[in-house]
Amino acid sequence: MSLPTLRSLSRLLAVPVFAAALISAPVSSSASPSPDDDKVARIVDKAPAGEPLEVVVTSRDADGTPVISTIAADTKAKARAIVARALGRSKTIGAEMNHRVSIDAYNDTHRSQQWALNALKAETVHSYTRGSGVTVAVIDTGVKSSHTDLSGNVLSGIDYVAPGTSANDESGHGTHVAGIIAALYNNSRGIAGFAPRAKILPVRVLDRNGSGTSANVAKGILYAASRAKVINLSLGSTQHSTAMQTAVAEAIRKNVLVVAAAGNRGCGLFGAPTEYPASYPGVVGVGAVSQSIQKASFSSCGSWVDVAAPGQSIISTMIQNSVGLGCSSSASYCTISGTSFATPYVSAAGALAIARRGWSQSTATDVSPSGRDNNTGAGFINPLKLITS
Ligand SMILES: [Ca+2]
Ligand SMILES: [Ca+2]
Repeated sequence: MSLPTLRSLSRLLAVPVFAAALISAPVSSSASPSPDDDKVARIVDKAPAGEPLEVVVTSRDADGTPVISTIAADTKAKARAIVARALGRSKTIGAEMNHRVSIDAYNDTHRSQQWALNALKAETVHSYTRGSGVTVAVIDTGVKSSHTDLSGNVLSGIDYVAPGTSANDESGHGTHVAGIIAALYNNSRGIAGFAPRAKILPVRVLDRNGSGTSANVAKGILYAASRAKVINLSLGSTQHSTAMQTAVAEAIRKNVLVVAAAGNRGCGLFGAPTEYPASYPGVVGVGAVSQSIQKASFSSCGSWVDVAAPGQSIISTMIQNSVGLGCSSSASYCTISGTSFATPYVSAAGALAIARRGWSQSTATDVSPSGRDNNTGAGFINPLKLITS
């Protein structure tokens, strides 16, 4: 259990940073007649990336009553001029860049273990959207719709493994994927999903051992293509399938975002074997990164890796008596690793983007080596930039 130690350490380390921010506040309130350029630049540089520049000036009117005004600037140079002018006035208490304020981290009991939500700035992203109105198909082992942290967020779906029955999960894999996307947030229980107002459409194509056929995956994709805006495929094969490729192309033709795991085969000397459906045209292939935002060792390397997302030590919803995932038999939540669990973070980001203004793949943050590479593709997903730029 080394992780909790690390976590409490980072919480302790955060305290002096906060204290420093408090200490620095009165400094800026003592308005000098000619503020130096460095101070002005420091204020303007705090403007959040990807958001409109707006200067907030706090001053006092003739009666001494505080007045707060906001002044938009289209360039940083103009923002600096506004700040300098404001700080030069004796009535000014302070000048700063407008920024988002959001609720504290969610109260879900395992929220502190969800490092991925910190790395993805979930609560800030959620001040824009939580994915309401978007359906994400989880083509997997089924989903436990009665899980207390998924209740109400799972549609009825379909079962291709045992046709005519509900898409219930006998493995645990699909339930874990579903929770990453749409577990209930801020309900004092378990975890928070990354698109917690999105709906999950469970499409069961894999059995209790996580195994299924290319034909059923293809049928599942076609079923989902007319019912969901995002299709999550935390599965793969090293064998090409015309059925899967055709179904994927049809989903993409219908403007559905198709997201698939890049594979857990590492890099090897010459790269990993090609993974399908991740490598089909138009599919977003997802690699996994660890908490240090470096490629996870197991994550496959290849030209089909488009982006990377958190995939190591990911806690999510689980079924009792799960199969082959290493979870305790009584667990309602379990921490596991794989590109299977990085994929739903990208699907959730896609759902948030679609709820807001539309998906685009160009906003990822590059991960070393510089530029696009076969380890992490365009880099680590940046949902805040995705939905605000
Ligand atoms: Ca929860
Ligand atoms: Ca790179």
